[in-house]
Amino acid sequence: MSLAEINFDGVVGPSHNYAGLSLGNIASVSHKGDPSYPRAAALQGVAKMRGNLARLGVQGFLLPLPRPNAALQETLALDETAPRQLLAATWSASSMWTANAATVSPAPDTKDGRCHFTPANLVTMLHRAQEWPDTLAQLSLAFGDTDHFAVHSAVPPTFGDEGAANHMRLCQGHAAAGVEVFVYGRPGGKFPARQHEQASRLVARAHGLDPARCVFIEQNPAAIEAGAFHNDVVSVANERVLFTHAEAFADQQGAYDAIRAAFPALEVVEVPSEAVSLAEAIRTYLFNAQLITLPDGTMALIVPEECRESASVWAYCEGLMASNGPIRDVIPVDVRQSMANGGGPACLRLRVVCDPGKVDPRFLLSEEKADRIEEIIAKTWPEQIDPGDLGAPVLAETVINARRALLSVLELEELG
Ligand code: SUG
Repeated sequence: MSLAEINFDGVVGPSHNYAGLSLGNIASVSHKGDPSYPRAAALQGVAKMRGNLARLGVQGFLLPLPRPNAALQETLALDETAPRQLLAATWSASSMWTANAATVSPAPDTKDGRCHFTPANLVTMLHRAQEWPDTLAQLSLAFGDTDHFAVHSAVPPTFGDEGAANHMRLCQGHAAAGVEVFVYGRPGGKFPARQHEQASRLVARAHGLDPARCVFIEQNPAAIEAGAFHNDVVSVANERVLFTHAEAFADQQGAYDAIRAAFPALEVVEVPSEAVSLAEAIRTYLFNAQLITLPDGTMALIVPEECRESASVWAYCEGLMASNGPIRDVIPVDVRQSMANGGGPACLRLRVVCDPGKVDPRFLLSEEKADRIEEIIAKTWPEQIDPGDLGAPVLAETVINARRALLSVLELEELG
């Protein structure tokens, strides 16, 4: 069996909008009320996927979830007196950020030798908490081969679980046994700590991980207060490399020591605060990058365009490229529509290490399939949505039909 790392990107849904729903997510709050451009957003996402398909030879995707969510609208008893934010929640396209779809433990790490998934319950935010049952259904279809995959139910409330955004895996190569690092937040600060320690520990047990190869570390409360609502806003790992801001963890040196105790080959690339301040790292999403291993064995960092526009961040990136370190290339991509809601290149993908031949092929991208997806998006995705438009029956019909057209062209109508 040949294991590969596959990035499953979320296709940006036709209801993509800026309603400012995520407290503690600076981009989401500061873009509240702006017009959004769902068609441009979705095309930016496909362009990113195409780039990685060319670089890595394999790329997957997950489909937008059904919005507006009629069942949730009914549960919320929405009428004209209900707060507008509740209506907006039922229209959210937030499932595009598939780093929050699930936590994934690849087969080499688990007791039964299967690749395990736990959909994230995302209980901290209403607009995200509605995702997991549909995500579970989609994962069960894409990874339905139960000889190779196990898809669990979500962690029960009240333990908040945000999935892969608070999870990192260190290994000598993707197919080798890894050490899984779970990063949780301590509640009590100005903003919600979305990932609870007990949720992380539950996922590790459910996935059958070896306790000696699991590390649980605390996010820096100051980073959460500065807007790092997920750990993947301030650090990212790939194979033996941890690329991190110096203020990511509550006890930075203690975190490195704990990881190194379980994974002695750890190579830390730490960005000092003097080079890039925490605020600038969060503004530009330098760490919300895809750190990938290219076919020649070197690593590249796929960063948002915003990084190239920041003097301090780009100076750091140029230094990285000129160095002899493990990261040799930094590649900016335009995902501005997602960025304005707090989602960078890494938020938009879920990494799954598995045999591509075992995945339902309908969820794997080819150039030809990317053409078809782009065609549907160009034809059916709304060009612009103003938050005031949410709730309009005509827009609801457009959004529902657009998603259906995409499911139909991909022969995935069963996702409903
Ligand atoms: O959960 N934004 C998402 C962004 C998720 C980013 N994911 C990772 N870091 N992995 C969130 O805060 C904004 C929605 C709105 O305001 O309409 C939103 O949900």
